[in-house]
Amino acid sequence: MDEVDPYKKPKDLLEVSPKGLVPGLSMRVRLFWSISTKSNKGPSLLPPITNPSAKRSHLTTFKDARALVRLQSDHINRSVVPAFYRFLQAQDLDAQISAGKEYHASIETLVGLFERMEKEVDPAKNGVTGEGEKKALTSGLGLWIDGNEDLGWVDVMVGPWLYRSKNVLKHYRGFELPPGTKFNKWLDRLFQHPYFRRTCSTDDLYLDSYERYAFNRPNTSQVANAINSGRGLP
Ligand SMILES: N[C@@H](CCC(=O)N[C@@H](CS)C(=O)NCC(=O)O)C(=O)O
Repeated sequence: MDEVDPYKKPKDLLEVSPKGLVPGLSMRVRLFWSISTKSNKGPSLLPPITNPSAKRSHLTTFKDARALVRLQSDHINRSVVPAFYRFLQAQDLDAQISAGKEYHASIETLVGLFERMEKEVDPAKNGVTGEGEKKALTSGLGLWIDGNEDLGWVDVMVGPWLYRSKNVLKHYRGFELPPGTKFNKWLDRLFQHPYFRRTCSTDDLYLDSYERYAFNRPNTSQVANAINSGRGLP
């Protein structure tokens, strides 16, 4: 894996990612794979559409679980992440206050979506008793469920922004994440998860990388320009 600065837009990055956004994937090798050897055995971040051991009557519940995760995912893409950048790029105090409230509210909405899903996939409510089936049903909530050890899709999607809220937004905007015992326990599990930890940089590196956004200096960032012009994120 090569490291690049996406703000310098080096030519070899633009070759694989035309907007110069990371991550970019370059397939330098041609892969030949027999369909008969194609397997999908790795862990999935999404709840299974069905579970081999599920009773027929539970199939809808499994599909619903996946749909609820997609709803959360859409909320992160459309509300949480853009609100993060609007807040960080806002320069005058009034704009910072309203963007901060908007970001705060987007996180509370996400927590509301977790709580809704937790109720809807409740194994007891759905008559699910088998251990494997129970685990599969709640797997979409990832580490939100105390006792689940595997990261879920939403943990992976929102974790980096919540982590940046604790260092970048705290530093540049004095931001505090919403309180809540369950929310905080989830954040602890997420931020201490070994896979999550392996993706983290030092706080200094985060502060340095996001300084360009915090002062909204003219720069080459596609993300910053999209926010400044009110467009959706690239
Ligand atoms: N939806 C995008 C998200 C990627 C993205 O926004 N990456 C940021 C990570 S720092 C980036 O490359 N920014 C550089 C820029 O804003 O020009 C994708 O995966 O293609």
